[in-house]
Order: sequence, then structure tokens, then C-alpha cells
Amino acid sequence: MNVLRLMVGLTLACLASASVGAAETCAPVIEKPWVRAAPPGATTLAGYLVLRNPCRAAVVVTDVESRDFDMPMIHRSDVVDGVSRMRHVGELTLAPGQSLVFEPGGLHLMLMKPRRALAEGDQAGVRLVLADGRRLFALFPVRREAP
Ligand SMILES: [Cu+2]
Repeated sequence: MNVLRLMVGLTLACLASASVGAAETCAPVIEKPWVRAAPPGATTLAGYLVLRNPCRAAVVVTDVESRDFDMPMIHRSDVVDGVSRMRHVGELTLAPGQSLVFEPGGLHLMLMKPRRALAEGDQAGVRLVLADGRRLFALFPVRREAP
């Protein structure tokens, strides 16, 4: 009887910790990553992706890091009075279930100062930094057109 009770208790404890663990490890997903191919010697490339948050909690993206660029940033393009301009984006919040599309003419990764030549077919390593300290890594293939 006591053994049975102990086992039931342990099982419940395991279930509880498993569900807490799942909530903590749920992470947004980088989908369709790519970097637009640029002429040799280009000092800036642009990266695109879809960032999907399948979690039950909102997530905040605060920065971007890359082993292949000295100065990666998150930018947003918009048109003001007929003039296109880019602004640095500080923080991006994704509600539960929300997807953010990084695409030409809108939100994009501005990848400045490449550390190596990146030709079509190469892959750049890029990480998005979350407010809670986690990093989302993806390989961004260099392509001429969107996948
Ligand atoms: Cu830009």
C-alpha cells in the first residue's frame, strides 16, 4: 500500500515536472531562412526568414548574432513620403501563435561586414537572441531568389 502510494506520488511529480519542462523548452522556430546573394566584395547582405512562435507564452527577440558577420542587425524598411528608408529595430514581440515574416521591403536582417566571402550555395550561421537569453540558431543558405 505504502509502495503504491509512493509510486503514484512519484508519477505525479514526474508528470508535473515534465509539463513545466515543456513550457520552458518551447522555443520559436526559424523557417525558410535565406540570405540574398550579393556581388563579390559586397559589405552588406540581407537575410530573410519566417519566425514562428508555437509556444503558449509571448517571446521577445532583442538582437541578432552571426559567426559570419561582424555587424548583424535587425532592420525594418518602410516608405515615408515616397522615400524608402530603413530603421534599426530594438525589440520584436511575438504573441503566442504569431509568425513574423522577414521579407524584402519589410523586416529584414541587415548583415554587415561579412567575415568571409559568401557565394550562392554557401550557408551563413545566424542566431536570434531572445530576451530570456536563449539563442535560436539557423543556417541561412545564400540564394538568388526566395525559397
Ligand atoms: Cu537594412
